[in-house]
Amino acid sequence: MHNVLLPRRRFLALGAASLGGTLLAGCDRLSGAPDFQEFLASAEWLTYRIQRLLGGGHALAREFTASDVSPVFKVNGTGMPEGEEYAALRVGNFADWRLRVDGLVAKPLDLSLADLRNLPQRTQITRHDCVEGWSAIGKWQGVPLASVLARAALLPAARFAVFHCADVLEQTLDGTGQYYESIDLIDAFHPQTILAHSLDDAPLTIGHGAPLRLRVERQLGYKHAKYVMRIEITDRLDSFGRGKGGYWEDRGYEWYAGI
Ligand SMILES: Nc1nc2c(c(=O)[nH]1)N[C@H]1C(S)=C(S)[C@@H](COP(=O)(O)O)O[C@H]1N2
Ligand SMILES: [Mo]
Repeated sequence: MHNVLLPRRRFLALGAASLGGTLLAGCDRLSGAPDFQEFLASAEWLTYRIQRLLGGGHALAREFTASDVSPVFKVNGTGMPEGEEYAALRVGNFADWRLRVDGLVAKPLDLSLADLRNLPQRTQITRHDCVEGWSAIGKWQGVPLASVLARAALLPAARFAVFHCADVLEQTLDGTGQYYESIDLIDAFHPQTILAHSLDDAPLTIGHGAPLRLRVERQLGYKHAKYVMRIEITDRLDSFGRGKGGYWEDRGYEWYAGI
């Protein structure tokens, strides 16, 4: 049965249980874009649709209490970015660091840490889940990404926020070993999506991503970009890295890493 050209609205109205393989396979033909086909054929697409369309779009990740905070929060991936630029910023205690916000925005921004601390703040105690099989609960403080993006004034074509990081996790000749990540605007404007400058009431350590890292609480650990230097608003992801929307995505992980 390849009954695939269901009207889109009817298709979306189907419950998760009815989304069988036949439908998915057929649905591929709705788009000629190879990435889109791959995405639709994946289990990732199911998670994305379930969270986005079956009511979870605004759901909050669970928050915990102070007594739940893990005594030790593991450092994973890069623990210290290499390179003179980051070293100079670190030595100056990040006084000269600026977060650049540009791309499809009407007002590009350059924000210092003081600027970010003067914006509205949010504190949240959440559980970080890494695909490698460990979790930790931490208290994060920072600026809702929504307030930063509101100040930058997104242009109508905006679809994704791309986070450019200071660290190179893999040395490659073409530069695609630079860490980066991306999220859609639903997650970008979600109330628990923050640019965190503090963990457990102290400024971020270098290991945890100083001076600023993303928290995107409904997704897995690798989406939480550390050492964020620049946020670029874009309408497409295929022009970054190897085109899959993130460092680990370029190496086979899912782009929508819903928990
Ligand atoms: N820039 C950058 N961000 C990164 C990583 C990294 O190596 N570089 N590792 C990711 C992974 S896999 C995880 S689990 C978390 C780890 O964050 P932590 O070191 O604060 O525990 O950061 C994510 N963000
Ligand atoms: Mo991770």
